[in-house]
Amino acid sequence: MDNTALENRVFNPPAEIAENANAKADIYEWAKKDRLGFWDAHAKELVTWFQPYDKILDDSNPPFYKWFVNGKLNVSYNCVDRHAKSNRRNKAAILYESEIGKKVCLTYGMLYREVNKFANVLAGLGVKKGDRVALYMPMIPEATVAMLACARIGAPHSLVFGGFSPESLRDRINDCGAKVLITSDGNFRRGKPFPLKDNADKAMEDTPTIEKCIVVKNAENEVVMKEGRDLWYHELMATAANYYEPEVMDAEDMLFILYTSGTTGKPKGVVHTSGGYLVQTQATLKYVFDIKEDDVYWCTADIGWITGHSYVVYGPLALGTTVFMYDGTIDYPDKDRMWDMAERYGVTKFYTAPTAIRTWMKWGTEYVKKHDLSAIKILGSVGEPINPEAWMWYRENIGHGEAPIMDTWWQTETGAHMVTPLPGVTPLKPGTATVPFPGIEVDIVDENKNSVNEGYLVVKSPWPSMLRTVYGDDNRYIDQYWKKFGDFYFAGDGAKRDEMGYIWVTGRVDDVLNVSGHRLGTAEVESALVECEEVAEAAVVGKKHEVKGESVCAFVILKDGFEGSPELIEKLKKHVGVKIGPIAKPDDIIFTSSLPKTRSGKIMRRLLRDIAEGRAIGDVTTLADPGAMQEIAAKYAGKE
Ligand code: 6R9
Repeated sequence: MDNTALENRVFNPPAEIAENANAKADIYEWAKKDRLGFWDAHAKELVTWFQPYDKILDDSNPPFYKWFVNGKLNVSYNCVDRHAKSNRRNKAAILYESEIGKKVCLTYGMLYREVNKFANVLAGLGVKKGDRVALYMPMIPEATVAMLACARIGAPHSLVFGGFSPESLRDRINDCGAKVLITSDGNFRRGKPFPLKDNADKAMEDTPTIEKCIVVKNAENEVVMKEGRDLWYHELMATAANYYEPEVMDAEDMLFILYTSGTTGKPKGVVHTSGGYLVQTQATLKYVFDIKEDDVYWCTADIGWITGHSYVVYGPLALGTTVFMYDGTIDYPDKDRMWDMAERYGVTKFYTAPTAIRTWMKWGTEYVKKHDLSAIKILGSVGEPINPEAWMWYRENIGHGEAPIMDTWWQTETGAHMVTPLPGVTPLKPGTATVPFPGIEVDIVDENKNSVNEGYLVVKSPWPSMLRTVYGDDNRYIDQYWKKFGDFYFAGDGAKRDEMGYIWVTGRVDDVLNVSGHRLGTAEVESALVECEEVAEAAVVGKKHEVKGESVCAFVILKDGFEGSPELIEKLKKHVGVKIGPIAKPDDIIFTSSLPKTRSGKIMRRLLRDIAEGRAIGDVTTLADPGAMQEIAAKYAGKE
């Protein structure tokens, strides 16, 4: 990513896409001239309001911005009712395939019915507007049904990624005080059932607010159902009534909470509301993936992440798109699984993460070549910077040498795309997310807020799908995002600008790692490590990794009386996996007797990263003990 000046391959939009694209070149000018008017027009075009809003943006109390003030709507109504009542009634909303080959098709009419029934189930269990509902589910249609049913009642959902540990689930449930947990018996991973319900049971040993747990039968693995608390989804649905009147929600009522890693050990509950979120997820999807009526759209993200929320569930369903969903590993039964499905379902738009692209690259093109991917028109990338090699491979092999790649930069906090090309308009360069979406004002600034060509990525004005706060902690919201630059939103990423004005996101500038596109706080991993009786102190850094982008590398000081050994390394890795989840497991653990610290006691992770990535060690003059680095470097070298 240091070669921005060297990257001069430019790919213009294919004529066929440019001619018929939803977004024409003048869209930028329009949004520039009248930013609020641009969002106003899309709010009117893309959302069915029960009551119109009387103001587009209320910025009287920054950073607590309000969009589409006093507008009333229901997000589930927008995602199902309006399609079920139109000629999309028998159009496929969800096409689903499980790892072991189970197939489900839900039309908009069927999805509408399921959502209504499940809303009645939840209401029957006492869930009311404002109550929180936790979801710990695989990528199955019932997860989408459950999310939309929550939205119908006005009960904010909080999804916890199925790969997270019982402890992570417990902490997230307790932070938001969820009343109901929805989970499933399990799901298949490489042909074996993964026991989600067992994990949920462990979490629920210490979640006082949970009254009921609803279990979807999926993998048919054995589970223990606790009398009075646990209920089967299919039994509840069998007797549920067919219609639930959608709750009339304010544009600023909470739609969901989604936890994400920050710079401290405790994950933040990012709060998203209804109106602005529904406007921007749809507008971006419509233009960035150029959504058309006959598309078969596949975003490979898990619904437990923001990409799943915005671009598997809310954005595409609100637009009435056919969404393909797969629950399983990408190489089961063989390494061509994804391309086999893309061919069979005739996927036209495909959205995935660089880490997956690099994995396919490593496997070689023979698996791709077995399949006809000619239906694919547009490709997308999200989650981390995409290296130009992976970009070219993606275009050549998945995009048959011509499909434009939408490298979309955004975050859990931004709710929807922020920096991204448009397929019929923007000339592309491999490795850059290019320019801000129309109506979004992004800049790169230095410490003093001056616009520069290399520095911090900021958003200069509020946008409709922005987070509204950190759940239960307004101060953390202010501290984290608004303290550094006042009225500019601080994204936590660094960026460069090239001679075309394109933005190259270079990665996090804070203590957040990006492992396979998943955010992980160094502090989270460190606190898991120091929980082990042998560990006195730990410092965690991200180390460049060919496939994962970054891998976790931990430097550990043991307590007196303990000695480093391969067994202890295994034990510590396992503990982190159990405590946070397998994605957080360190690849490297190095025992050392000291860590590089400033005189004020702050660990200089930058220097540890230099060691882990084999660079000359940077400036050590601010260290309390400059000699410490030599020992650590020697220990690291000894490991290899
Ligand atoms: C949507 C999502 C956000 C962080 C973000 C940045 C990195 C995401 C990127 C990208 C470069 C892209 N990131 N997309 N970096 N180019 N196209 O991933 O949300 O999980 O909250 O992660 O991911 O570092 O700050 P989230």
